[in-house]
Amino acid sequence: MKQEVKVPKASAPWAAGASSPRVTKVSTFLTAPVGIPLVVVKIETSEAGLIGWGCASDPQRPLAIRTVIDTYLGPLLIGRPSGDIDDFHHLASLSPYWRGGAIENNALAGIDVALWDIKGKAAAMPVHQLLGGQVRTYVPVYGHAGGRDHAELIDAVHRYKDRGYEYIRCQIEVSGADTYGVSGSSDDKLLAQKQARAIPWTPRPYPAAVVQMFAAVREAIGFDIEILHDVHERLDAVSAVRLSRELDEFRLFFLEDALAPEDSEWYHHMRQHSTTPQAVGEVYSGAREFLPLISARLIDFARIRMCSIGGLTPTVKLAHLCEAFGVRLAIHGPGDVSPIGHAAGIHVDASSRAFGIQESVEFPEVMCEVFPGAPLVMNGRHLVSQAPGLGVEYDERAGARYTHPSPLTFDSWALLRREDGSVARP
Ligand code: GCO
Ligand code: MG
Repeated sequence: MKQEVKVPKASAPWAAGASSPRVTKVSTFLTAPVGIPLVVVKIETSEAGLIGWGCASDPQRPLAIRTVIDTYLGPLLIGRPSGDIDDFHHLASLSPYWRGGAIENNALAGIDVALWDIKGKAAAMPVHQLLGGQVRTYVPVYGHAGGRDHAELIDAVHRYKDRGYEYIRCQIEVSGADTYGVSGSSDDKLLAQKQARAIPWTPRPYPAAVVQMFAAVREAIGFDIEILHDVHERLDAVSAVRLSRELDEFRLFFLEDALAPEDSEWYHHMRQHSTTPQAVGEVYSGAREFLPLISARLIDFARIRMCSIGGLTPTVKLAHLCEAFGVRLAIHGPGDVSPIGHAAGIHVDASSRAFGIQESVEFPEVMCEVFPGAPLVMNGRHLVSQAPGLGVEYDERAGARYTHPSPLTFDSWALLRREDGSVARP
């Protein structure tokens, strides 16, 4: 006798009826108000006027990210409830059989952040309220002081200090290494950056220059101000450990990207030789890359670039993990993250006990025109927006005035080589 096999029908939790407005349209916009290419995502819903804005910015691959959103993730989202963010996140991250990667995660981040914006607006609450509520009244940020020599750098440090900054990142120019500007990208600056990277990178003078720089900075400003530095993965592993140890006496708030992702196992050695706090993660392209470093307490600050790991959803999960392991957040916030992305970071900072520091930029007027509500720095701090959602909008008409530079404009990282002609890390 033929036996009847009962096949259970799988249906999404919302199939019986959506609990939140459905997504009706997903669009992407390219803009570059200060010359840096930014990708903005807009999500519209079945509720008139209820829309969300997301940031999917990566200055090197904006067009690829836009294609993933327009061609794959956007159509996948249409018709689904805007409120079931985690469900969509899971679905979207499994939708390509070969998962993850910076481009896919960036595209997903743009959508994810826009969905949180919608959720907040639908609830008439700022996003940090949805994350558990505010645990601090303001969010301190660090300033970026750079100089060609000690005098220029110390001058820049004083200017930040006078404007209320309590945390200052110090970078000095050495042959083949610029100061990793985050603020602007005028044609002049881009040219200078390209010229700097055309000079061969010789690792030898750099560590000594950094030690001398901090000796001069501490002598000039004492120990009241927190100081930071970004190595930008330039050193071989053992030189990075040695540099970190030599910097111990200057009591840095953190040393950033001392080791490249391919050398991250070396953090075990770093811990045994240096007490300088380590900040890592802006080049990681998935939340999982953080796990071994956080769970073994090998790093002190997780420098999450929200766009590259899939948005606010995985960032919040990592924030909880950081809290459990005593690691702090230092969310990546340079000029190549849009004000929408910055706002998303500040909502996490405002609601997380794991908060350490926020990287930020002072947005010029033109950015505030294109992104009404762009987070502003006052006295070295961000206030926490109380507007529903993220609190930042995108003015489509204003944004359209600033077209993207040609695709290879921001590819200058790959220009850097060592004296023997081999390619150097950025
Ligand atoms: C930082 C970073 C940036 C990156 C940039 C790459 O710490 O702010 O290192 O300046 O270099 O985001 O596009
Ligand atoms: Mg960095």
